[in-house]
Order: sequence, then structure tokens, then C-alpha cells
Amino acid sequence: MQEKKLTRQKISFLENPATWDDSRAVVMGIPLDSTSSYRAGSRFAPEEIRTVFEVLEDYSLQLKANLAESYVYDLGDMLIKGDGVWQNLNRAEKLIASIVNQNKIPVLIGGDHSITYAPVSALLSSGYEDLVVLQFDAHLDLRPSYLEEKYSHASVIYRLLERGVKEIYQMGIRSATAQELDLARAKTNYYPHRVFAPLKKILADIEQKPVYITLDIDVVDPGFAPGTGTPEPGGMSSASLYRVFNYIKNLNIVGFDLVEVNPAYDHSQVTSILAAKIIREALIILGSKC
Ligand SMILES: [Mn+2]
Repeated sequence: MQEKKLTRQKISFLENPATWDDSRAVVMGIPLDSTSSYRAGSRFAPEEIRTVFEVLEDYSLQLKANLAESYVYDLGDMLIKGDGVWQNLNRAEKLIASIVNQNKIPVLIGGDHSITYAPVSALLSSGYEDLVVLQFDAHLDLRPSYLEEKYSHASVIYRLLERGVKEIYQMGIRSATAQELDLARAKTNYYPHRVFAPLKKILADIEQKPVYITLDIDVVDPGFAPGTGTPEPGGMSSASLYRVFNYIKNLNIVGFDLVEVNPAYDHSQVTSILAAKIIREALIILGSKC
């Protein structure tokens, strides 16, 4: 398979992996963290999240379903080359397009938040012009560029607007510049500090549309998730984040990512274990055949 040449299989955390042909959800790591502006290290997240997976049960009490009964394939981690952020994003986009074009749902593990451009662009090019982006994040990520990098983690939502995403919901936001706020007011739906109230309100509006979910782990308070690139105090608890899946499980989710987990700054693997639990919930939801 073409994809194999561009990815590196590390450890697989799936007890009963589906074959590529049978799979409904395909998980892939994108260990790209070269735009991390404060502290780098999220490139180690895909491997660490796979490693800590063994602490979890396959069964989700919340979803009342078993990961082993989902159709999930682990593609391994994309090879990151030294030729630049854009070049790596471009290769990621092609890989993800090949997943999407075979009617499979990409589940991506970052890397920093810059990686989200690749799947969203791939989905837009693959017939999902009306894609809705649902972002859970402490930051708006709406800077035109950051530290002279257009494809920075701090600019990813700006790039998505530029790429043509028309409907973006930004939840849990608690940090922004004045310019970012102006842009959010004009171009996105943003909800400072809140998650559940806006989520309940918008579910009916977006249930008929394809939805991409991008989850920056820094939406969670650093007390619960210290291992992240740009920690921002005052966030939600890990229990609250876990409950989000009960609200989104019936949406038409066509792609999902979890970004900004940074094992280098984690303690007792708490952030990675939370991340693994989030990935498990996503894979259970997205890997079940409809
Ligand atoms: Mn972010």
C-alpha cells in the first residue's frame, strides 16, 4: 500500500485491529512539532499515547461499547522530513486524502496544532465543501502568522478560514489577542470559557452537515493536563472533556484530531492517559459500522 512507504509503524495499541479493507476509522500519528513556539515535544505524543493505552480497558462505560468491536486500522506515524512545515503538511494532506477517498474516517494524533490544516484541506478537496469545524481549545489560533510561520499552530484557524471553511465553532476559549477577537467576532462562532452550553445549542444546527473535530488538549486545565505546549490556566476538567463525547457521538463526524499533547512536560503520564482515553472514545464512535 502506498501509505506504508510514508509512515512508520511503531506499537499498535489495538487488540483486534481490523484489516485496512474492513476498517472504518484509520488512526495516524503526525509527529510534527516544529512550529511549537513555547515548548516543543508534541512529536512524542503519538508514540506515548499508544504506549499508555494498555492502562485502559477496551470497554467504554460512557459509550457502553467496546473498542474491540470497532473497525479501526492503525497506519502508524507519518514520517516527518526536514524540508519544512508546509512540505510536511502537504504530504500529510495527500495521505489523509487517500484515507478519505476510501470512505474511511481519519483520526489523527499530533503533533502541534499546525497539523489540522492537512486533514481539513484534504476533506474540503474530497467533496466536503460544507465542512463544519468544531474546535475545542484554550486559544483562538487566529493569528495571520506567528514568528514568521504562516502554518504555525497559532495560525491554524486563520489558515482554515483562508482555505474556505465557512462554519467554525470555537469552544472553551480563554486566551486571545484583540486582533484575534475581532476576527473571531467577524468570521467564526466563538464561545469564551464555555463548552457545554454552546455545544447543546449548536448540535441541531450541525447534525445534517459533515463535521471535523479538532481537540487541542490545552482546552483542559493544566492542573489536569500539564503536558502541553502552551498551557493556559482556567480550563475544563478531564471529566468534563470526557463527557463531551456523549454530546457529539451522533454527529456526522468525518475527521478528528487530538493535538498538543507534550509528553516531555507531562507528570505521571496523566495527560497522555487522558489523551488515550479520548482517542479510545473517538475510535469507538468512528470505527463502528453504520
Ligand atoms: Mn490550538
